[in-house]
Order: sequence, then C-alpha cells, then structure tokens
Amino acid sequence: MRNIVKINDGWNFYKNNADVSALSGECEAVNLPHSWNAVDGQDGGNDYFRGPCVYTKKFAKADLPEGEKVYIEIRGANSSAELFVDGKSLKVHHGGYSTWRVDITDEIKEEIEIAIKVDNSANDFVYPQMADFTFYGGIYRDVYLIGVPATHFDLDYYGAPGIKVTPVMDGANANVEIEVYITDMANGDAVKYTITDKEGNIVAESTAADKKFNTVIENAHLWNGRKDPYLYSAKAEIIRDGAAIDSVGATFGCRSFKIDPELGFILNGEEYPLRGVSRHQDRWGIGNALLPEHHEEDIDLIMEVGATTIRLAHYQHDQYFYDLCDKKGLVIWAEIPYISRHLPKGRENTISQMKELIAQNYNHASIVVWGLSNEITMGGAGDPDLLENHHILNDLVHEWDKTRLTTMACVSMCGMDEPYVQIPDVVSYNHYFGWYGGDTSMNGPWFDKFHAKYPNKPIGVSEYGCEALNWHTSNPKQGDYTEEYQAYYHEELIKQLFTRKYLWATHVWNMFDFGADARAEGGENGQNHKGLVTMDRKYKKDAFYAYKAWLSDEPFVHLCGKRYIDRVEDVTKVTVYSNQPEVELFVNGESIGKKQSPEHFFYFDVENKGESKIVAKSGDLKDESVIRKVDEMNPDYVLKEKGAVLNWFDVEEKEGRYSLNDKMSDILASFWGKLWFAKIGLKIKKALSGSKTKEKSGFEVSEDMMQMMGGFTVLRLTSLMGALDIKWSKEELLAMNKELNRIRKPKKIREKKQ
Ligand code: GCB
Repeated sequence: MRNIVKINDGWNFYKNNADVSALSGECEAVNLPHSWNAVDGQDGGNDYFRGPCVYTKKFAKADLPEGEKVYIEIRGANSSAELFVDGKSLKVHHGGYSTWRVDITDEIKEEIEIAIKVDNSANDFVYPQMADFTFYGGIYRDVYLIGVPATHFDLDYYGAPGIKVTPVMDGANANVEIEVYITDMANGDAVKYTITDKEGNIVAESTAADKKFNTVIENAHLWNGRKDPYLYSAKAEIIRDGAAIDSVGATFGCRSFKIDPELGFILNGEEYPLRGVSRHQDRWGIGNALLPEHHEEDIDLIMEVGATTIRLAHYQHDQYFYDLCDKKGLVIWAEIPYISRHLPKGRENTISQMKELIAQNYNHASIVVWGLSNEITMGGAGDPDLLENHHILNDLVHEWDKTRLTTMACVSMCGMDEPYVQIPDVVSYNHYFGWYGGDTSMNGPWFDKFHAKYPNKPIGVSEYGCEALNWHTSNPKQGDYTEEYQAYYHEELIKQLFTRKYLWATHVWNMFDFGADARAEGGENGQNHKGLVTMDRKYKKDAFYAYKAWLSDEPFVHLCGKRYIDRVEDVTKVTVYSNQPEVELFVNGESIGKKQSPEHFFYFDVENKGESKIVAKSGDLKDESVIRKVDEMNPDYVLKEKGAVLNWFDVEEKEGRYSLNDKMSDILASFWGKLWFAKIGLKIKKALSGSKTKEKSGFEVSEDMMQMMGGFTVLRLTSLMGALDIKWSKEELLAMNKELNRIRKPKKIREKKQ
C-alpha cells in the first residue's frame, strides 16, 4: 500500500539564490506552507521581491516512506520551480497553482538533500504575468513524500489522482464509470472497485483485470447543491495474490446540470440560480500560504452570505478548498490564470495548466465550468494567435471532459459582437458600471442588450464590485471608497442582476479584500478593497448583509453604518438589511415605526440629537448601533489618499464651472470641455503609442472605453493612468484645474443632479 508522509516542517530557505550548488546569504528555518511575499506583497509600491529562492531539506533513508518507488508531491510552488536531489536537477515545472510530482527513487542514498528552487520573476511564457493581484512566491501549499510499489496508480500524469469517476444521470439512476491509470500492471493483477454511500454502505463492488468499471446506482441520492450536497465514495485497489498493493479513492456526486439561455442554471432538472462571489486565495499577513482553518473560515463566510456559487479566480485553488465546496454544495467555476495579456510564447503554458486543472479536479462534484481566460482582450480581440489559443483550449476541455462546459470572463470594453465572445459554451462579462465608469443603472440594460442580440448564448456576470474601506458619508458618491457607497452600489446591482433570471451566474468581485501590491487606492496601498469582507476576515462590510438578505434563509436583521457614528445632519438615514418581512426601529427605546420591504432593504429617517442608541427588531431578532450628533464631519471618516499627488478635497471647485472633480462625460458635454480634453487625450495617446512595451502600443481607445471613462472624474482618471506610467505632477494637475475652472458648464450639466 502507498505510504504518504507530509514533509512541511524543517526546511532551510535561501532568499534570492539562483544557484542550488552555491547557496549564499542568510539561511532561514521555515515550515511550509510559506511565502516570501507575505509582507512585501501586501504593502503597496509594486516592489515585492520577485526572483529565485531555494528551499532545502535533508532526509535520512530511514525517514523516507517505504516503497519501491518514492515520489515527492508539491501541491503549489509559485510560479516556476525546479527540483534537485543532491544537486541533480530532476524536474522543472511551470505554473504556480497546481500539483506536480517527481520520482526521486533513483537518487535515494543513506542521506539525501532535496532542494527546490522556486522563482516568481517575470518572464514571457508562464501565466500570469500581468494581473491585479500579487504573485506571491513560495512553496505555499503542502509537500508530501509518497512511497508506492513498482505497480501503482499512476503518479506521473499531470498531478492527477489516478482515478477518474464519471457519474452520468439517466432518469433516477446514475451510470457511473470509474477509470483508473496504473503504472506497470502485471499479468494476473486485478483491480477491486468499491463504491460506498455517505454512511459507508457498499453500493457496488467488483474485481476485474480491467482499468474501467461501469455500474448503475439505482435511484441515486443526488448531489443537490446547498440543499443536499450528498457525496458517494469510490475506491480502487490493485490486487495481487489476493492482497491490495496500492489504493486510491475519490468522492463524487450524482447530479445533472444544464445552462439555459433563458432560465439560467438548472440543477437536477430544477432552476437553481447561481448567485455568488469570487475568491482569491490569500489573506492578511500570510499571503497565499493558507492553512486548513483559513480555507474553512472562508467557506463558512461564503456559506453565511448565502452564495450558491463561487468563481475560484484567477487560477487553480487548493484541493482542500474544492473538497469543501463539494461537501457544502457550492457550484464552482474553476479557471487557469490566462489573464490580461496574451503572451505569444505562452500557448504551451495555457495548455499544460488547463490539463493539470482538469486532470487534478475532474472528480469534484462542485465544478461545472472550466474558465478559459480572464480579460484577455485588453489589447484587442482580433489577435489571430489569441483566437487560436482559445479554440485550442476550448477543444481541449471538450475532449478531456465531456460532462462540463467552457466559459470565459470578458473585459468590459470587449465588444459583444467580437467572434472571440462566441468561443466558449457560455460566456460572462466583467462590468464595473457604477465604479470604474458609467453608472449603476447601466448594468441590467447592458445584459438585456446582449441577451436580445444573442438569445441562444447564455450570458452571466463574472465580475462586478466596488471598493470600500473604513470611510463614511451620508452622501455616497461613486469613487469615494466609503462603506456607504459600496452598500448603495450593491443594493442597486442586486436589484438589477437578481431579477434577471437569464443570467446563468453572477459573481461579486470579490468576497474578500486581497493583496495587489501595485494598487494605490482608497488610502491603503497594496490591496484591492472590493471585498464584502476585509482581508483579515474580521469585518463584514454592510454590503455583505445586503447579499445575505437576498440569499440566506438564516433569519437576521442587520443595522448598517455601525462604524459611522458621528453624523452632522439633523435627520439621518438609517438602513437595515433583513430577510424578514417587517422591521421595527427603536431610537433610545422608542419605536419610530415599522417598515416592510420586499426588496429586503429598509430605510428610516432618524432624528439625530445628542447620542442615540438605535435598535432594529424583527420578532426576536435584533441588532444595535449608536449615532452621535456632531457639528463637523469627523476627519477620521474621510479618505486621505496616501501617496496621492492630489486629493479631491484639495481641488478648487467654482460654482457653475468645471474642475478636476467633474466626470469626463460631463466635461465632454461642453464644446470647450471637448477641446480641453483633446489636449489631454493627445498626451495619453502619445504616451501609449510612444511606449516601448508591446501591450501599450497595441492599446486603442475604443468607443466602449470612452463610455467607461466617462464615469470617472478627471482626477480619478489621471490617478488610474499612473498604472500605465502616464503621470501628472501636482503642479500640472493644479494647472489643469485652473483651465477647467475657466470653462462654464452648459445649463444641462449645471442642472443635472450630481
Ligand atoms: C478585473 C479583473 C480583476 C481585478 C478587478 C478590479 O476585471 O479581472 O482581476 O481585480 O477587475 O478590481 O479591478
């Protein structure tokens, strides 16, 4: 039988070392999982260490697991890695998110030293190279030694488990096929197959010299999403002379699903709306080196919000997490990090990462779609090499998995008529109308337009979201980074998206704030703050409860604005989210009324005098907060952009005139505004086309992009341009503001409600 030993503890770590035979510098003792970017990958500046590092560990022969063959299994080393035994290179692996194994048998001596060189430096052929998250370097998942007999379930095939279970529903019965992969099967060897139910009862059993076993589970107990995530277990053993010499197992679920362009997701013949969130695999202080309890906490929070689906972005996640999804009944979108920028030399890597993703995760009941790419057409959707790459991946997935569908996340400005959009079976778009550009009301109608034009193509929302930190206001505005604007944005988006049942899946970007070291937004650099929950998982933002109110059956009332205590106005708006039909609000013990809301959002006007204790009640459920009357806005509630050249509140605004705080679309509504913009536009165009890097020179400012940009204030636009290396100094910005202050707003803009 196989012997498996976890070898996470006691490694030596050498930072910034490329030569395994001449290690130099300080040696740090570390336990795995480990990332060398746990701190510098989350503190902003886009300056985290990216380079080669080496992990070493010595093993005495006696400590190795018994077996005629010994493999080392690495479940995730970002991004490229090379494994050496006593200085001899045995394998190079490209791709930081999958499992890979190396046969070390021939190198075993009385004592051996294993060295793993891991490298997260930039290159032009391993994905991801450009994306809005930190590429944490390290061996950040578990490492095992596996001892097996010479005849064993295959360990060399794309990190796969050696057992593939395919349950296909036929009426109430499940036709189950188990296929196994065996290295060096000998004459006379047989395979024993056993299927057991959740209680451990044997459902089917057979022993044959065959690598495939087919059986029927009559009246199969369905895997039915969150309602009943029932799993069966399959076990395969190699039998020689009456005894099992190796064994593997997998859990699987019996279910059918369909994606209908009108009705959305259908699970086991019933409509099952996929409404959920995306997740990145990192957290505050530890980067991507997560422990089981971190995965568990994440899944618990996702269950609490009531999500039925998760998009596991933007790469393969830990096996343990997919297991949790199977067990909890969450429906999963799994994907490879083919993201942002198509690399002409990256085709092979997309193929190997896709093969690993499917081979390693095939048995998971929770997975229903494989994602080909994310926002890959940022430089345009016409590149023939990009299109061919997608066709290859799409065909590969269909060949490797006949039971699931392909999908893709398109970038907002990608035109819906692009042939590229039609490649996968079902498609989704990342839209940020109401955050980056445009306004919230544009979301639903955009999807209606797509749906009307392509009624046979299932369309979904792969990303939408909005940043929120601990900033507060009673007048939420797009781009203000307050918890209140995020709550407003999601109220609007929920109402638009959850009432369009044709949307086959919707995924909030993101369940958790995450590390993106290049980001400098919202006053806290190094993070993307679109999470419904903070990066340390300690605080659920108000928007979290807006989703809970729509999606969860667990009765609750939530008072919004608990961190927004000091308020200036005499009458203030108090919002309650609840999945109960009626909520009553008490101020200092006195009821100010009951409200009903089929939309689950309850709004009260509350007189703000002195200090008030607010209690929201529905039956036995209650929640409390405090508000306090103040004369001036509490400065702690107001964003001060760290590192910003200019803050919006430092910009001079003149009645009836433009300023840097106006939206681009409003400026373009005026003739003089247009002229003024032409000048800036020139600077942007020049900077983009004069740029030496390819991705920038291929950059075209399209109509769609202009529409998106219209929603930004000029100030915001200039700061976002920083990411493209187009920078304005404070003096230049103030000069621009002066110019804008000279331009009169046309009547229609002056009268527009801001
Ligand atoms: C996107 C990307 C995602 C980013 C997100 C954002 O469209 O797919 O990786 O984090 O936008 O927040 O800008």
